[in-house]
Amino acid sequence: MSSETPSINYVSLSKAMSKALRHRPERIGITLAPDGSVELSVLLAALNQRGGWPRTLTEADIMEVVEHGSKQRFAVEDGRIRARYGHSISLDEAYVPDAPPAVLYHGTSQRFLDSIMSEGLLPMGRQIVHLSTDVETAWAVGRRHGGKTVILTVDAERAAKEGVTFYRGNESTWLADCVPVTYLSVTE
Ligand code: HQG
Repeated sequence: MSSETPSINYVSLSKAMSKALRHRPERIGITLAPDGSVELSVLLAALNQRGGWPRTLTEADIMEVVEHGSKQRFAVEDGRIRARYGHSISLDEAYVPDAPPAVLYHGTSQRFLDSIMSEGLLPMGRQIVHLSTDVETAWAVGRRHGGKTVILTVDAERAAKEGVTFYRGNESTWLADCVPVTYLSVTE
């Protein structure tokens, strides 16, 4: 007879947290502050209310995803939790402007390339454009879209100097409202 506590699938939990904090907070009955945050206890109660977990979620389960998830997707401060990037919902104060590194990268699928090289990088289904600090990360981001992966180099230093606003997402992710073509080059 086993008395083991059922374990939580942290990938599923991370996806549920992303959905709640980036896309559909109303689905689980929570409201985000203008910076995208909500009290951690409120998110926890809402996720438990939603159900579908093998046992009741605890704050430690959420902190496991925050601290040991595959990426730094979430930040917790003063008992509140928010997504660091990735929002499709519009929030007034989700991102704080910051000076970017000189060069950033964007991984994408070749099928988007013509459009990107005529319109620039646009947020598309999200609120903001996502950029990577290194080619390896950009590669992983681009590969998600299928087809041949291409890497664009972004002259972030010149873009920032000329008025493009950048924001820090996490250690390997930077954000921008949009990136005009003049700052993009295809990396061979
Ligand atoms: C493309 C994941 C046509 C853009 C990742 C991208 C990232 C254009 C796609 C984060 C375009 C949008 C975000 C234009 C941009 N014409 N296509 N003018 N401008 N695009 O998923 O950057 O795992 O919204 O190249 O790792 O791929 O969720 O953005 O291919 O950090 O935490 O439109 O999501 O993080 O796709 O990924 P996405 P993304 P998580």
